[in-house]
Amino acid sequence: DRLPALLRAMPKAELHIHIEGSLEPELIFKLAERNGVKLAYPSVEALRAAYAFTDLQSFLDIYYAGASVLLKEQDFFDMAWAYFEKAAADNVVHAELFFDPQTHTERGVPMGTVIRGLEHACRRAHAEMGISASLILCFLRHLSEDAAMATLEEALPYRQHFIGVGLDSSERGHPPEKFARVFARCRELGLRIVAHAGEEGPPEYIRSALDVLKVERIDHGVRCVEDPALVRRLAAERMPLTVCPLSNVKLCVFKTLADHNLPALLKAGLVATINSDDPAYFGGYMNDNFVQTFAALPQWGAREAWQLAHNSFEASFVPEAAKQAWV
Ligand code: ES4
Ligand code: ZN
Repeated sequence: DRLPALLRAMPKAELHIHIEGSLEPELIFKLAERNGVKLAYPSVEALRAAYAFTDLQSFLDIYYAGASVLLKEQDFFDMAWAYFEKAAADNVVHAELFFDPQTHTERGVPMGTVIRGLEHACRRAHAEMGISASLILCFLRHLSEDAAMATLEEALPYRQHFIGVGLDSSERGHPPEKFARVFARCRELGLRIVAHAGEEGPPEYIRSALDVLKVERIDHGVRCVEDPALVRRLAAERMPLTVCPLSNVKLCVFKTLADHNLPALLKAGLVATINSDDPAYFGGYMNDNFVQTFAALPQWGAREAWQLAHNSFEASFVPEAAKQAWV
């Protein structure tokens, strides 16, 4: 069977990766030692053993604890560089990286330290690996809209270093409309707009991400299938969904990969893509997501592989002229 080889070799874009979610336990321990940060786990093995999640919140608690070792510009560079090495090995030729500045600025890390470290890694990945990479600043939805607005203001001196904004963290109880004003300001600034919606939250959150935030992509969005009129709208508008199969299984959104609704999403004509989300926590990077998903779906073959790769470029924020060279 040559399908896994095709999946690994094909050029692809990754559009849903939280760079803090690429922090492997080995690097967490190395940075903890380098920075004199105390960890709640005695070893790499003990930390990895704690990666048994029941829902989004049980994951987020450990994910924010892991990020506490990031203090210096070099730490952010090292984290992103390790991701780019994995991405290059998976034939990812374009990546749009989410980062969570509030996770760091709340601990006293300056905004400039975060953005400069990540931006340096993106620039070097392009120069040395030929990967085009950009940053998307995410607001933490469990915090207030005022906190998001203050974060945006703090980031404006680095405006040229990020292409857009997103919305992540605990979804339930924090609907998109909570952030209506800050996203309106982001649109005025010419930023690209995305939001997590319909991962754990209801289809109504996907609708308000579209209508209130005016997003250009939906991150996850898998619960759209509960609302057939919404599915028709997403297809008609060619609104991309950045789907993360291994993440969905680890966070118990679907029981197994064979139960995932990706086949229904593609059949409905949606611009669905495959992404890794938080690869250090969910058991794999891009090619692991592709190979394991296709292994669980015997009805899928080369046609679906090509469709998903094509969708990833269509859904990307690369300038239209450069996109034509890919699609
Ligand atoms: C996340 Cl899987 C997921 N969902 C929402 N927010 C997140 N932040 C990092 N991973
Ligand atoms: Zn995510």
